[in-house]
Amino acid sequence: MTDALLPRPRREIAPGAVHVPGWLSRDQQRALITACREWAKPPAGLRSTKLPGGGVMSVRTVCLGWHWAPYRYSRTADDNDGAPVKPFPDWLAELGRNAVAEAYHDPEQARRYAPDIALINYYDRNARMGMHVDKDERSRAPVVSLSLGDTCVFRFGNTRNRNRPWTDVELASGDLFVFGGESRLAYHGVPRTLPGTGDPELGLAEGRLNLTLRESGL
Ligand code: MD3
Ligand code: FE
Repeated sequence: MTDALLPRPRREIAPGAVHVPGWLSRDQQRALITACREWAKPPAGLRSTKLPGGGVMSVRTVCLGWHWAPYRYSRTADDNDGAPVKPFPDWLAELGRNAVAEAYHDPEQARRYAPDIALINYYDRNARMGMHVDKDERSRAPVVSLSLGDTCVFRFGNTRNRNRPWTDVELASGDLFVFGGESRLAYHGVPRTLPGTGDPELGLAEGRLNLTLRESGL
């Protein structure tokens, strides 16, 4: 019942960056977690992403529609097992359109939104994501982010560099965040998660899942 004691209002963090806490129902969260479990299986399943500099990302990722490896998209999981990437389901595109409609109150923009990429990141208790810009998509349509499991600290920066000013926001299970307009090319990252904050009854015993839906423009 923390929800009632600590209300988390809907907020526009920056132009085009809209946080809608508690957008997904518990049943929707459960269904998405179940789906992620299936998508994580091979072929083209969950993998650690190697960076060209020799590092390895601490999140593990599975992609739908198009496979992302630094710094391009392809139709096969080239840095994994080489298998064709799993399809991006129609129901997920519909969820993305509903998310854009909810965030922007703009049915016309929502109707046009046609996401064809999902990146699903799994964070264990030690995983983080450094400040970066998502610019490998040709389309500048909004990115839809859905959070499941443990709460995280999400850091939304500026469009000039990876440093301050930034705004830290807690993203909890079921939260929606939409990044469009001026915010689409802003630096952002996840400095930490808050282990033990998720509800195991939703089907994720530990860690955090984040789904981002994007338009490739490819
Ligand atoms: C702002 N994921 O997958 S979601 C990513 O929680 C990524 O796993 C983080 O950054 C995560 O690239 C943050 C929020 C997010 C996603 C994409 C954005 C914010 C964004 C693209 C443009 C601007
Ligand atoms: Fe990102």
